[in-house]
Amino acid sequence: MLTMKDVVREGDPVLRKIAEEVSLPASEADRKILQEMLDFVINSQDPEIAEKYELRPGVGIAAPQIGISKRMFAVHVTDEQDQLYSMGLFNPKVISHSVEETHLEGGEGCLSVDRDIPGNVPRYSRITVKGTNLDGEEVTLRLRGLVSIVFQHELDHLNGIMFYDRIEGFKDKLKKELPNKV
Ligand code: LHY
Ligand code: NI
Repeated sequence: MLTMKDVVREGDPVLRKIAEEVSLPASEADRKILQEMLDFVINSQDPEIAEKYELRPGVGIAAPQIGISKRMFAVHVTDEQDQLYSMGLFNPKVISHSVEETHLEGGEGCLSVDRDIPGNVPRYSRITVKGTNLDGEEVTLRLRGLVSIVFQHELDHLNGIMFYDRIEGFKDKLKKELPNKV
């Protein structure tokens, strides 16, 4: 079972790599890892299991976050209409998106980031994603609202992008505060 010990934190170069496509049909090993990632997210939302194993509650996790540079992620998140999106996806791809943008009120967080970073993270309001699920089926999802934002956050991990990269002025602020780090 995956726990927070398996989650790599910012500073690890794997979080900055472009992840590799998963060769399909997915191997038994890749399917097992993705299922474990999905179980991790589900477990993290169960108060008793989360407390027992010290899991930080989350709605999604991408493979680079457990040190595996492959294009796959798992989400377990409910939208504003109470519809649950609980799935693992191989080789997810945004095939279209709205021009309109949105952001989560209160900003975003990340299981790989152990600090609070305030600021609006601009995201597309609506996206259409294609990918292959754990049953090997090709799926097309039209997403909006929170679910769309979570998918975009996880997709970014597959491209080496952290949520704070998208916060306006964040790098300039960091340069002022930590001139030797940026
Ligand atoms: N997980 C975050 C989590 O709390 C994802 C997330 C997305 C948080 C959008 C807030 C807004 O479940 C991850 O960091 N996964 O990468
Ligand atoms: Ni994250």
